[in-house]
Amino acid sequence: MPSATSTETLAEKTSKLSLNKTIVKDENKYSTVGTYKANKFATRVLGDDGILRLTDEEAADIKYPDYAPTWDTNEHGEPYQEFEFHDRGLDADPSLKNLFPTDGSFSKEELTPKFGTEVKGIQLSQLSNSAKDELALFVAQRGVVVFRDQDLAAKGPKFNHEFGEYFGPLHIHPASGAPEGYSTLHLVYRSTEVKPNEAILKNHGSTVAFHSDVSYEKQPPSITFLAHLEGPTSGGDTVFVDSVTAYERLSPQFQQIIERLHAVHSGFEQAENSRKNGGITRREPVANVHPVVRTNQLTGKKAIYVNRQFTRDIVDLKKEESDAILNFLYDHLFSSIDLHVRVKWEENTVVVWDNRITSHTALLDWDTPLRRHLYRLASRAEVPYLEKQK
Ligand SMILES: O=C(O)CCC(=O)C(=O)O
Ligand SMILES: [Fe+2]
Repeated sequence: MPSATSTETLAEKTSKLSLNKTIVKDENKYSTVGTYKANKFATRVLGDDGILRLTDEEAADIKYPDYAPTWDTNEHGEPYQEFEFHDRGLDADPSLKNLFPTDGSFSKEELTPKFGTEVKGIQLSQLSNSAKDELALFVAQRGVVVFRDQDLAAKGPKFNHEFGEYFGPLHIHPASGAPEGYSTLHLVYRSTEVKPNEAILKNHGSTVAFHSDVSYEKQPPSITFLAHLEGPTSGGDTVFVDSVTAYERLSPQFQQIIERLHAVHSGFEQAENSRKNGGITRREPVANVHPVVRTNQLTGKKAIYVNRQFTRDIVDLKKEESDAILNFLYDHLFSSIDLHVRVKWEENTVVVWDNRITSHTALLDWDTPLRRHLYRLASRAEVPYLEKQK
């Protein structure tokens, strides 16, 4: 537990962070929407109803029109209130017999010994509730599971919304595109008109951007589904990192040090970017302090819980100390390719991960005019915690 002094520091640093990140005033919120022509989303237009949609030209050959991204500028949600999360994995039969039938009608292959499994012959859309409970447990055990040949996308947004809600209330992304009427489906969309990596590679040597999704929320997601709709046949893979093994590889002495630390995760910059680009903000941005090491309630295992995209500062430390430790952890997590699994997408692939114990990055390594389009369902989960030593 933090001492009295470090608790004080934590409060000070959190309030300093809010002060520094004063948000654009309400009346300016959407002032750039109408003029948003020459940027990376040049392919969208604002309708009279306040909804940003793809231009007819951009949408003309989209493979899954029901999942075309829209941004509703009328949508302003209340801040998330804390709720009690019940992890479906706690109800799972540990034999996993409902998920993996004994008739041998499926195949299951480990992608690496400790992390990642690829499954064929199981249809997620058909799972019983008992099988879904076991899926939550299995995903916590394996970190990331790749399901091939799925029909979830074909079932449409409503079915997917209901499917995802089984695992917990779905997270609504504050800024991303969503199928019209289904803001619980977060869309990943790269237009055919824009070279996917041009803007990034202008200033960076790589498109790698590891993160744990929306870790700035008070209750970030646990089980997360990312389903392929359309994309290049070569390129656009997604890489996942095993944050449990990354923790277990550290020396016991260093584990003890980082177990006493807490870090600020901030969604302010993402919200500012969305506003700057004429996008939307469905809720006011938040920052939250989470433990640097967190326990997964389904396995009892600990994982390193920091990422370059959203983690800003270890609140218990001075700036230089915080930078040194965070940079060490980022290097350890994101440069150790023996902690990684790289998923190549195919038509109808759905990847499921436990967002509490893994970070991921898309690779924007293709530069031909090809659309990349996926949707995500992510259940909000418990407030991250580190179980005290018994
Ligand atoms: O596109 C991908 O492969 C991952 C997308 C992603 O990480 C995100 O939208 O948060
Ligand atoms: Fe992500």
